[in-house]
Amino acid sequence: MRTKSSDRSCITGLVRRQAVRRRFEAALAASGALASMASSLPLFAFVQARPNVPTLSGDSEFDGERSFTDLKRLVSFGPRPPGSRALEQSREFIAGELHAAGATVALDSFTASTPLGSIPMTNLVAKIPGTSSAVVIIAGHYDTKRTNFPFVGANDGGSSAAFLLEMARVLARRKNSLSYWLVFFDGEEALQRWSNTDGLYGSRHFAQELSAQGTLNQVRALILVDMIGDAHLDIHRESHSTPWLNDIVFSAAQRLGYGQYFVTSPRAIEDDHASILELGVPAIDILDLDYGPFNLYWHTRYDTVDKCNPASLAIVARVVLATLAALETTLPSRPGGASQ
Ligand code: 1BN
Ligand code: ZN
Repeated sequence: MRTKSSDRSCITGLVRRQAVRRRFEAALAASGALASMASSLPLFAFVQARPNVPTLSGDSEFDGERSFTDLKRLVSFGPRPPGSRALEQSREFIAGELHAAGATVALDSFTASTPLGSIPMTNLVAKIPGTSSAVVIIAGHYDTKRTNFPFVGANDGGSSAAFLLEMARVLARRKNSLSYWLVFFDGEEALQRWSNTDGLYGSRHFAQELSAQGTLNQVRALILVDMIGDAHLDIHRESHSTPWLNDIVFSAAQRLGYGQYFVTSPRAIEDDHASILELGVPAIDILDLDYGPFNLYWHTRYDTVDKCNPASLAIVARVVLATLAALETTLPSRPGGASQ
């Protein structure tokens, strides 16, 4: 699937968008000064007026503020590319929080062959057993993109890891029929340029291990989250994802009144779910790749805590928890195995 021509045209489109984004980035960099000038008013007004900033009402088991505190803690370690001391510190923090939540934590360490040479990488896998051996994986990445400018990845890398931590606390303190694995992937980002071999290092290694260890037939579905802390939440239906999982997630969002944040127009994105889909396991990518005006916060120095929102994390969590409730009633009694 990773070599399809539709994927390549998607990447070409992205390259073009990146060029546009670089021009707007330059404009935004100047916008502090320009804000006071009449000539900048249209751009400034657009930046100020972007819609879809969620607010929360009602209670939920998932504490968006606690998750946001975790996000800030991860960002405090600084840029977190694979092999860095900051990523090691993130890993120690994540493992400590998972232990405190009562999950069993395994480290899946390996050496990745990258365009920059061999780099040590480590996925973290937290297991929360249920009454059934059927497993649902909830996953995201915790590395940030290696850049030659300051990049702390508050949303891209920070939000997925912070989301998984609070989700682990929720799942560990209740009784579940399904067994849950919370997987924090290392090396999601390309080290140099996104390609079939540069990027998704952690999930590709995890998929290999899953096949080799004979545990694949326990795994019934994977729910991937990525960049879900964006203060302006726009999650599109990712079109490589398994249709029945997309249906459950998007109808849960509608039912909960979050239809404006989960828009059904499709986007095709290659992400860590691709590695798991290749094994025949149903998988979905819940991803917001509309980050900032013209997506200009994505992979730039502007991906900072102030662009994120605890309510976005909590809304995605409510939709994921409603999805799990649906899976809890159907998956444990269904025959297992991949290609479902
Ligand atoms: C998501 C966040 N991705 C990287 N950071 C995956 C991706 C790769 C999305 C290429 C679009 C294009
Ligand atoms: Zn990224």
